[in-house]
Amino acid sequence: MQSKLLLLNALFIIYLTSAHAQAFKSADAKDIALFPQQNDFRNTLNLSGVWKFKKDSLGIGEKEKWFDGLTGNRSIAVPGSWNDQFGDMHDYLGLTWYETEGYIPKGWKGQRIFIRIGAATYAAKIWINGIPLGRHEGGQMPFAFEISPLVKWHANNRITIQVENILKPSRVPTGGAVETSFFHNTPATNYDFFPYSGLNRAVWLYTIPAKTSINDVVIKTGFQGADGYMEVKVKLEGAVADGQVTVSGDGKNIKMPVHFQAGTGVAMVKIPNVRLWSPDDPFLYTVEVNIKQGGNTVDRYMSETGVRTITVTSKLVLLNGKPIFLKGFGKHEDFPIFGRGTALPVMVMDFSLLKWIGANSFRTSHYPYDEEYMNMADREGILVIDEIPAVGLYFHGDTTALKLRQAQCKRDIEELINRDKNHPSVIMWSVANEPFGSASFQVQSSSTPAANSGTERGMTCLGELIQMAKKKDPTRLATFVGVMGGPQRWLTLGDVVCINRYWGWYIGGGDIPGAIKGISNELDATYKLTQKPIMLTEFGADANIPGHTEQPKMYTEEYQRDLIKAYLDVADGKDFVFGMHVWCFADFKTAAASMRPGAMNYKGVFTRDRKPKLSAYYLRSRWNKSAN
Ligand code: GCB
Repeated sequence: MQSKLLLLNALFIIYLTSAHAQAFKSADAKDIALFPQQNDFRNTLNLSGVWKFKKDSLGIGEKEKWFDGLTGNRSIAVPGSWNDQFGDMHDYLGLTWYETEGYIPKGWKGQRIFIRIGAATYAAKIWINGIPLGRHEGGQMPFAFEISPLVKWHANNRITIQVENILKPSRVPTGGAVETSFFHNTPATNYDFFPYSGLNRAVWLYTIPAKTSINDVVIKTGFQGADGYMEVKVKLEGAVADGQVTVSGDGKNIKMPVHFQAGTGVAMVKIPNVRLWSPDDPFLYTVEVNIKQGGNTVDRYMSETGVRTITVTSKLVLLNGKPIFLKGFGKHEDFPIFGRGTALPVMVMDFSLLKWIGANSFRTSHYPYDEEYMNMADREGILVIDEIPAVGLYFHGDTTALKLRQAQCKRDIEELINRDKNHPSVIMWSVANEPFGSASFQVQSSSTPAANSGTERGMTCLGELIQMAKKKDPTRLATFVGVMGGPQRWLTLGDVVCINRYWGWYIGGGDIPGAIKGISNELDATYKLTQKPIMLTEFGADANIPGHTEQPKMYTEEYQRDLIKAYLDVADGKDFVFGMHVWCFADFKTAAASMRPGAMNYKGVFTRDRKPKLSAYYLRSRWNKSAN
């Protein structure tokens, strides 16, 4: 009898736990396919501002029902990382709670209402008016949930978001991993940037029409001779409807009907005398989709996109059929006080500095950036290598964590391509930065059983991710970024080879002639192996010694400039090198570590507050023809 009671009790507890767990829906990647938009049929409300905030270091918030109202709170800016906003929370990565309240405009009645969080780093749970809504993992991607049934009219609505950024080997990016012997940082990141945490991007409320709405618009472009074309695929939710696609710009206004079958319709739009998108002429057409029922328009979505192609030969990357050389940087979203929080004036300044220096591209190292970056890159004609947050991956050791990381990488790819698919600036997906096959640089290329199994697993996992990106988006290139000393075979997996190299810095520090030899030989050997175009996605040197010196020693601005020059000269002599990205655009915050004075990486050619170093002037003289 007693054991029966115990069993019933256990079943009841399992039932309760699963009922509670089910209460939080997992975010669906399809809900971020279209950025919220204000027009006659859709509404938006940006909830950026000062929110209530509370640290939950004991993990008692859920038990104490903090979602019913956050007492004893303090104020926090959203967007913005919490780490630099408070003196006592810099290294805190545990549970926190955010809350805001507000009325839903009464004109929104009858529409479907959603909440969209631009980025909650790393994991979030949401409650609306104290009722569990949804959860999401992955710190740099947006997620959205419908909140219509939970909304109160003519009253305040309380939005509560629990966020934590605990570093775990099962997460992406990866932290707290005992298998990796080469990182001893505080906090224990498996990567070289500070784990800025919290609601780092804007939170929106938005509506879509209740009956029939546009769910997705996927635009693929190309051209033949003087004719451009756009394949505009529209996905609908709700009742059957007819649609029209209008492509306008450059004196054209081309209308095409769309007929739907099972919720999907495609318009093939031909654009005579097309104006192609390129860094020299980043021309954007407007693509307007209108959905009609019984002659009346019931939904509309507008996108701006450019017509361009990106292809590859055994030596070159071609934009619109012509060779393109990528000049630019790996970057970070990083600024004092904002942390990794969206800082629009900094973003605008960065684009103007990219132009000033004569760069034509950057990589979103090491995670997707705010969507405003992508819009700006489209308008400014800056090419983007769009990277998922897969940094610090490793393939040896514990397979449970490895499987979880791989699943997270797949979710990231799904979400990122859903989000960024229509940006002409995005030419390539990067599915990882510097994954490791084994525990140390020395073992990487050796043939010990541990190194072999890590290399094999890496081959499979990275191969899967690259193929997934290519399948989801056959119109762009896909690759990963390889680490110095990493398994060579992995480099054959992508459409192109991207490698980070630190000859003259981490290897042979101070020796520029040695660096020239090292990088030159390595480039030749890598090309021989892969027969694919190669890009250096990182090379550089820290420069943080104040003042100038006639002795270009490590850490001086002179050494940084001379090393960068040496690499660029080597690349000029290799016809299979299609790009050179200096690491890094600006100095940035890292975890505390022995080679990071003041927890800073000083490889920026601009300081953290965007002052040019010697190498910035040097690059401008080399890259920006109009500056000479
Ligand atoms: C790398 C990493 C980058 C680091 C850089 C460095 O290879 O990709 O995240 O910041 O080296 O400066 O060590």
